Amino acid sequence: MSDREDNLFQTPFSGVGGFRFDEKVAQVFPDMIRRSVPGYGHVIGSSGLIAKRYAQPNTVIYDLGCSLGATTLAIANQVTAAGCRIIAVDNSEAMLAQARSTLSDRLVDPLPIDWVLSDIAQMEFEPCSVVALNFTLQFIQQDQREKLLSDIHHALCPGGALILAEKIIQEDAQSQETLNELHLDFKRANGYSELEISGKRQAIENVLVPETAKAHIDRLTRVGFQEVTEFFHCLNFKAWIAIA
Ligand code: GEK
Repeated sequence: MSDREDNLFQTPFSGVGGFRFDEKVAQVFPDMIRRSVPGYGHVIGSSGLIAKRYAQPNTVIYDLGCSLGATTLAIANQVTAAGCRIIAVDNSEAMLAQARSTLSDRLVDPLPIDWVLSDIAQMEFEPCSVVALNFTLQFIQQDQREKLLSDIHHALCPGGALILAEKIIQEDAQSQETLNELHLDFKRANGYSELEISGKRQAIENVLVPETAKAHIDRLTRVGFQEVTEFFHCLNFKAWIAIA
């Protein structure tokens, strides 16, 4: 996987076009996400362990918004249930091309992986036992999120698991301010300058739209998930397992 440093916002953001998951982003993505998302590695590692526990023999496992395939890799290296297949989906050609070309030699005992270029909000899902939706629902139009989660719930077999990781906002403005400042400190501590931080913020505004933890939990319950359990929280990032 690429180990190039993320320097995309070292020159002032032009304001044109907003943030896109293009080839430039794909080239620096591992560095970008590690320096921007506290606990990213922990969520990815846990996704492998959760998939190992919930994968049912001869079923599909989805990684939706797979980017360069970090979650796909963690799942492929953990799942032992017989006859499973991973379908890794992203709507960025640049991300998928790089994932395909770099991941094959990093798989220890590979499960078959289908790399699919698609908008996850428009997909028809096959019956499945595990779905990973790591840091991706936040990029889906808000009015399409409930249908997507309902479609996932319908596709999951009884006892199947959705892994959902998201950036969140706080209900209380003061708490939001506190966690936002700490997140900026996290980025500064990882070497991002004020120029880079503000350029990225401008580019991603209206592209990444976070919601409160309550909005996520209420929606998961509404579409039919039986159990929703938080397994990760650091600053303004959370992750849950939702059991169908
Ligand atoms: C990881 N899960 O490494 N359909 C399909 N893909 C989409 C869509 C869509 N409608 N919208 C955005 N994406 C990964 C990290 S990154 C998170 C996920 C981040 C894709 C987009 O192209 C990108 O690859 C991914 O979702 C989000 O655990 O950049 O903060």
